[in-house]
Amino acid sequence: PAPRTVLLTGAAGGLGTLMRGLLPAYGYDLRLLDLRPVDGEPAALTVDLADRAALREAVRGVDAVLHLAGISLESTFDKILKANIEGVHHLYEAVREEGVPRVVFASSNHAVGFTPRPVGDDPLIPVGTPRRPDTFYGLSKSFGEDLAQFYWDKHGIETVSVRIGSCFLEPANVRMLSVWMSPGDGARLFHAALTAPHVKHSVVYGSSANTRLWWDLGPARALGYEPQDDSEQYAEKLIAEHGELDPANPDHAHLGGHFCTNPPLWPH
Ligand code: NAI
Ligand code: 15L
Repeated sequence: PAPRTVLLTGAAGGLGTLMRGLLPAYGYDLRLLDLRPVDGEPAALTVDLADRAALREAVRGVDAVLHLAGISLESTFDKILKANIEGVHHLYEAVREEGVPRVVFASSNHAVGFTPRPVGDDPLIPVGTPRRPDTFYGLSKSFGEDLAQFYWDKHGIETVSVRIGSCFLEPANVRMLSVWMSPGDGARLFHAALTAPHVKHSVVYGSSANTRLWWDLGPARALGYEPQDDSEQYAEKLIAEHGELDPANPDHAHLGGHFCTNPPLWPH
C-alpha cells in the first residue's frame, strides 16, 4: 500500500519548509522533526539525530521517512561526522528497530561533485558514475548512499537516494540552470520515491527537466517522476548578469561547481 504517514526530518530547513507546504496535497500525513523548532508547527518533534531513543520514538508507526535533516553545506569533519554520518546511521537503526519499510534519503550532487561536467556533445552523467565527493559534506552523502545499500542488502529496508541538484524557488546562478530542481518538481520526485514499488536501493538525480541538464534523469523517471519545469526561462537574465560558464574556470568545470574550490560553509 502507498505510504500515508511520513516522518519528515529537517522540517525547519529550506527544503523541509518547501516540502511540508507541498506534500500534504499528495495525501500525506506528515510528522515533522528537526533540531530546531519548526515555525508555526507546535507539534513538531525537536530532536537531535544524536538522540537514538527519541529517534526511535519518532519513527514508530510511520510508513516511510523522508530524511532531509543534517548539515547541508561544508563544515569540519567532526561536525559532519556527528550530524550526517552518525546521524544517518542512527536514523537507519531506528527504522530497522521499528520496522519502517522505506526511506527517501536526501543525497546530493556533491557526492559526485568532482565529476567533470559535460561540455558540448558529451553524454549526460549516469547515476553509476564513480562517486567523487567534493567536500566532507559530499563524503557524508556518499556514505549515506552506501549505508542505504547496506540496509537494503542486510535488512531489506528500501531507500531511494536522491542526488539533489539545487532546490530553491528560483535558480540563483548560471550553474543552477543545469542542476535546478523546482520545488514543484521536488515534491513530484519525492512523491514518486515514496510510492514507487520495489525500489530496493535506487539512486537517482533530482532536478527539473532543464534544457542545460548535466545528468541522466532516466532513473528518476523510472520511478514515475514526470518533471514539469525547466530553468531555461531564467537563462537570459542570469547569463546577462554572470556570463556563460567557462569550462577552463575551475569553479565551473565540475558538477559540484564552487563546492570543489571554495565551498560555502555551514554557519553554526
Ligand atoms: P537546511 O540546512 O536548510 O536544513 C537542514 C535542517 O536539518 C535544518 O533545519 C537543521 O536544523 C536540521 N538539522 C541539522 N542537524 C541536525 C541534527 N543533528 N538533528 C536534527 N536536525 C538537524 O538544508 P536544506 O537546503 O533544507 O536541505 C535539506 C537536505 O537536503 C539536506 O540533507 C541537504 O544536504 C540536502 N540537499 C539539499 C539541497 C538543496 O538544494 N536544498 C541540494 C542537495 C542536497
Ligand atoms: C547542496 O547539497 C546544498 O545543500 C544546497 O544548499 C545547494 O548548495 C546545492 O547543493 C547546490 O549544489 O547548489
